[in-house]
Amino acid sequence: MDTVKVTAALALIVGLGLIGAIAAVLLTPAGTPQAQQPAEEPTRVITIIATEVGNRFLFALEGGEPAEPAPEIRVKVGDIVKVILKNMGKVPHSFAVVGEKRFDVEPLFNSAIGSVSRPLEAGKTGSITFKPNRAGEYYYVCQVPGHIELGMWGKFIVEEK
Ligand SMILES: [Cu+2]
Repeated sequence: MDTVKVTAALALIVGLGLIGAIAAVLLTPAGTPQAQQPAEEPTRVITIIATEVGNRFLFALEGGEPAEPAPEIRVKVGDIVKVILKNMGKVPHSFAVVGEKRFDVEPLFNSAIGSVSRPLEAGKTGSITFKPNRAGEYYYVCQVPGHIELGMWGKFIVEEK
């Protein structure tokens, strides 16, 4: 093989390599979705069941009995609380920590799973991770109108660190 042919062959290889690299960059989809990773790992994980018993609508902690009021939940300021809500009932329910036992108040600490107008459908599981940053005695409720009155509320207590 003479020098001209070798040089031509090398040029061809380098050229094809460059074209390949450019194509790889161009063909990579922009903004490939990445799984959303929580910034911090939860320090408390609380699993709550929403259900109906007779004509009452109730919460239970996983492994416990549904009750009215729902079992008291205690966390500490600074905890990274993950609440998992399993709707095992036949109607939509939701979860929110609120200052007053009312369906029409803003949830505290960005704690809502579902909302007044878009609750968690029957059979679905939802979760929320939030940081209670103010000690106090609050409530957790289902914000579907009428459900607090049917039993869906419990105390949610945030203790000082
Ligand atoms: Cu409900």
